[in-house]
Amino acid sequence: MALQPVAEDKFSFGLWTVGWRAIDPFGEATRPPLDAVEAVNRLAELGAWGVTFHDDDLIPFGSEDSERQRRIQRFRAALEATGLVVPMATTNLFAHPVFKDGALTSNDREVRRFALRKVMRNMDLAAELGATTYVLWGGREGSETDAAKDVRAALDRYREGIDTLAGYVLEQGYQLRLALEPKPNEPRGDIFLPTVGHALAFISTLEHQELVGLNPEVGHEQMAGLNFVHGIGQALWQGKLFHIDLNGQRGPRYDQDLIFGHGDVLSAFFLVDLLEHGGYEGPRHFDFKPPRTEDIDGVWASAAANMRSYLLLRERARAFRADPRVREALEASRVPQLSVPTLAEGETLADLRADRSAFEDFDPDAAARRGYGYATLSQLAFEHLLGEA
Ligand SMILES: [Mn+2]
Repeated sequence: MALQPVAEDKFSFGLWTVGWRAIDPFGEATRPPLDAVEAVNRLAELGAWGVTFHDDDLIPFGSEDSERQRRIQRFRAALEATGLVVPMATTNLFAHPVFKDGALTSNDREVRRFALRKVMRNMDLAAELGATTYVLWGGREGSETDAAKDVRAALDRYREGIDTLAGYVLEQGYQLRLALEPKPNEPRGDIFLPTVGHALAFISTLEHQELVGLNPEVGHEQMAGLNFVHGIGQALWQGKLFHIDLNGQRGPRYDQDLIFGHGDVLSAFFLVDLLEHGGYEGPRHFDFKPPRTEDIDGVWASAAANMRSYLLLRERARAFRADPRVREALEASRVPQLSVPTLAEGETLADLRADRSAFEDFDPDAAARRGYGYATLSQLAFEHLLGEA
């Protein structure tokens, strides 16, 4: 069993994940600050391939230029020493009170202009460090009252913001693509672009839509009661799965950011199956929070657990796909038939209307009697997941 992570697995972690001090709305920090260099060193030891960051994770908000340079140099030296890469970066547009009404969609135009500059400055650093994806999570883009926002105006400003940032990437010649991260709520009562579907529809209105895709997070879709595997399926189908945030969640409640697999484990199994067989080649990025109960040893245990969960699920998914009984069950369920176009090649509407077997001679009652065999197929997946097959 190859359960030791290697670079080819493309496992990456945000500095804010292992560095989370476990401050929640009801309690103080339970852990001391974690130095970025220490995070890089430990992640590399555990077998991670990449590290990601918000601007403020690396350089505290409002730092002097000399302090900024010092911190970037230390970080860069740690990357060079360990071989860890920076595949993605993002901007903190939610922590400082200036963003309390949002950033790209704040009602205050000066705040919106400041937000654009803050993103552009960190895009420069992202490009310098070799990142190819720039994530935008609009955590504060939203409202608590519908009196506060003209949603159509907010979406105009959101679109203007993303178009402006994509224009900046093109002007600078950066190899960056933008990835929007949907979330339904928290910290705002309601957040704009709440789901994968909303975000995909929004992207279709953008000036540089080829540069903009998605960074969906497991827990965010599940908070909305949605099927994450279906959301990822559609994002892949539309060529928009630029990046992914893996973690765990137990249904519609606050954003838990559990270890990957520690929420809906069946969904995690089918997700890994889809990522491994569906043509996704990007990072497997973990956006989790080490539980608040853990000391620093528990932080590293939880980081390792994310990667091990993924590798276990990948192994189970591969065994599922290779099992001749599964192939037989897929056939019996007519799963491969769904890939056959409904009209024959070159068939016209007139041909379809003339085809008596499609309607006049079709026996709907006979077709209705045919079972689909999904109980058998689903149980085979379940048993492979448990290692029982
Ligand atoms: Mn989350």
